[in-house]
Amino acid sequence: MRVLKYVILGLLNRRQSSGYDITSQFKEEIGQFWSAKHSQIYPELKKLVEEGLIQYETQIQGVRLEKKVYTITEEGKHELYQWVTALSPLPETEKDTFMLKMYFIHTMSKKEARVLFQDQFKLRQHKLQGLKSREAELQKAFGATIRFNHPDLGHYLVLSKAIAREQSYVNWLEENMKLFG
Ligand code: FER
Repeated sequence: MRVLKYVILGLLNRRQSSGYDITSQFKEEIGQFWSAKHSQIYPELKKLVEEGLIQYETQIQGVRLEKKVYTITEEGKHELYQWVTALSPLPETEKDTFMLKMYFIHTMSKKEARVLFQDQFKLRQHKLQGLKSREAELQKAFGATIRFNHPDLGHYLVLSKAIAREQSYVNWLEENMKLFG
């Protein structure tokens, strides 16, 4: 499935953007929870134009600079809608090399296992702190309660899910640390 296609349609459905704007939004927000190569954005934009799902207008910037500003077409909106409302299957199991190593824990000493466990604890805690401060920033922006029609609701949902997941990971590490004590 061409997921990047829907990422681009979703972003353009919010606002018209240049390829550069799409790439930065992809890197700064979506790339945080969805891994994909953004090197494919420009070829995908070209394909979407050919398919009539998006269109562009060339804007002049300064003396010699031109940029293409993309907008979504009605057909594009329809395809985005079809995709976004279709049910999602369970995702493939996450590739967590640390867990794979834990599966083979008897290959190492208790002390070595403790080093890996403590390192993972530090990394996950750091990640959790980062997510929590991002959430705090977002909460400041939307005030007291976030409702269905708030433009940040999607960002908030993805972020709060990531926090719940990392918190549970940290708790699990903490609870099992005693096995290596
Ligand atoms: C964000 C920072 C992190 C964000 C999502 C995440 C949607 C999610 C990270 C993860 O799932 O690990 O700003 O915005």
